[in-house]
Amino acid sequence: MVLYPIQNNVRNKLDISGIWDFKCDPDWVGEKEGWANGLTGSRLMAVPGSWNEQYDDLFGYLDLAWYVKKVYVPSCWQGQRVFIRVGSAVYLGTVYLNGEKIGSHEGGHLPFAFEITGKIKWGEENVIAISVENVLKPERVPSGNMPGSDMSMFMATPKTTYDFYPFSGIHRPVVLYSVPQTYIEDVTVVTTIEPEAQVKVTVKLNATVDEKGSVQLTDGKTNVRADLTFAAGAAEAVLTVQNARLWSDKDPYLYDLTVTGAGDSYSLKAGIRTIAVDGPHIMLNGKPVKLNGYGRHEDFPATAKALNLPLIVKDYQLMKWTGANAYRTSHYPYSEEEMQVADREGMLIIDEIPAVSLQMADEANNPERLRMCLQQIEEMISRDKNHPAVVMWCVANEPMPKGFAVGAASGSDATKEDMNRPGKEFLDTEMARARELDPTRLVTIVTVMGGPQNWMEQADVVCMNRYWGWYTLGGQLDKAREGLGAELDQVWDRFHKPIIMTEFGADTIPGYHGKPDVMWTEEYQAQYIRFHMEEAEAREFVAGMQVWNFADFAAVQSLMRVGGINHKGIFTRVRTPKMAAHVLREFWVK
Ligand code: BDP
Repeated sequence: MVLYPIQNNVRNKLDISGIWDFKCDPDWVGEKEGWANGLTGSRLMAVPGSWNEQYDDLFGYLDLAWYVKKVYVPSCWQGQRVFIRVGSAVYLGTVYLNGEKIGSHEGGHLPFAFEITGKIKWGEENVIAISVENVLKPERVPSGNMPGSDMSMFMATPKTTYDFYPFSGIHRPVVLYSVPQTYIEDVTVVTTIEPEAQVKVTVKLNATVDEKGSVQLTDGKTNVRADLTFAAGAAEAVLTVQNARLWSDKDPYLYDLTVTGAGDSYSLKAGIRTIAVDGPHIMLNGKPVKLNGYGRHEDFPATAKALNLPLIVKDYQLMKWTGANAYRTSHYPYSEEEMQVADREGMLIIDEIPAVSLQMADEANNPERLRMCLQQIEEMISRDKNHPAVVMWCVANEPMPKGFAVGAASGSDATKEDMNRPGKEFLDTEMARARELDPTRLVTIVTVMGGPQNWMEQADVVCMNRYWGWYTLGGQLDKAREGLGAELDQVWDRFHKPIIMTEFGADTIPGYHGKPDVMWTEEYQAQYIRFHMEEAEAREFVAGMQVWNFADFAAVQSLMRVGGINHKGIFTRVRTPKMAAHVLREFWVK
């Protein structure tokens, strides 16, 4: 059901995004009053879009709202099964068809679909309503409105526990699609390259039937085909590819893979590659690779967190101009369309669930949060498992330990580690689940500066967010540089695993200059980036440098965020480069 919907000669797809009717429901009366049949006093709202950036008065609205649209379902789809699929609704989305509730999905940034076959009115318009609510709650992932949050000093309004604006609404396309009665429900592609390139394809039908089918891999020159024999709805085939051209960041070569079975057919792109760690290195196809690039956000004026195709193309151009070959989908899975671009353009992706800054000290809410995180891990992996670009699953960004103090330097202290055992259990459970679902990729968590180091024990790659020269030793770049170097060496000595600096950055107001280069100036950011890059280059075990952030992005309003913006971007929010972009080019464009 999570398979990306496609149009081919068997399947149909109708994108019903566009301008929808929209109405806020702060008193939660919509369901009782039948808003699912149509709205009175509505206003226009773009789908995909965040409602907060489309109207001034909705900027701070974080509650329940309704979207309604009338659509025909093409009569030629009769006889097939029809689904409605929402790419992302933040945070909880509920779908109604012709007034009837169809289903709900909790957790933003991941797709969900419901079957509507028997409920469609053929030959007339159907009323589709989607209610979305984004109330910030302590038990949600990510969390908000925490009583006495450790981070309250940082964050003013709204009360998130994390540092980006909690944009709300339907952020990705809404589509109707149809498939045959018996259909291909899931396809899993796993590739190996030794001793010869092989593509293992596992296929699952929606029914436990015995059927025949086939799988074909082609690039126009090479054609490899195998029969599929479905037993109780499952089949598997291994294709051996002679003289395979491997997928990599430098040569993102893709094959077309088509699976048929039980009268259905599904196609996707496949890249042949392996990913592993070996001592200090991350190994792509058996060779060391560095994951250099950024932490990012889906964020832009007016479109906010919505799918914005021209922006994806533009951002890829800019990332490549700086020489980047990697990024992390901080702090939630990005759109499926973007993951397809990553496959085609050769970006190495660390794919992250929305578990940002979970407060591990709030033990009462941890069981519910863990349930949600495990759901998000399952949904993310089932959505993205066939993208060669995705090389690592990240199951938490900066989980917050007990007794966390901003600016704390290192975190190896034993008492701290002991005190934070419940957090460790939470994170280990997540990592174990990700590995169980996908043993072919690397698994990690991203840790906060000053947090307990033993939280990183189970990670394949040590991912550290560090702010030497910003939150720690701000304005003292020489001392900060020493601190960074010492910490990197200490962490390597302890774990002997590749290290990626998944965040390091300095807020910089574009056009703000200074000599001496004081904090917030473009010169300061440029120097800050330079010393980090030099320290990393001197250490073989640093397997990637990912600057925080690719671009300035909308944050909550606070004393820390000028104009409600986090200004650590190498580019501005509208994508003009700051001085530091040229420093990165010096190191990455070689
Ligand atoms: C880290 C977070 C990131 C923030 C960044 C910052 O992972 O989301 O935006 O710091 O403070 O703590 O800029």
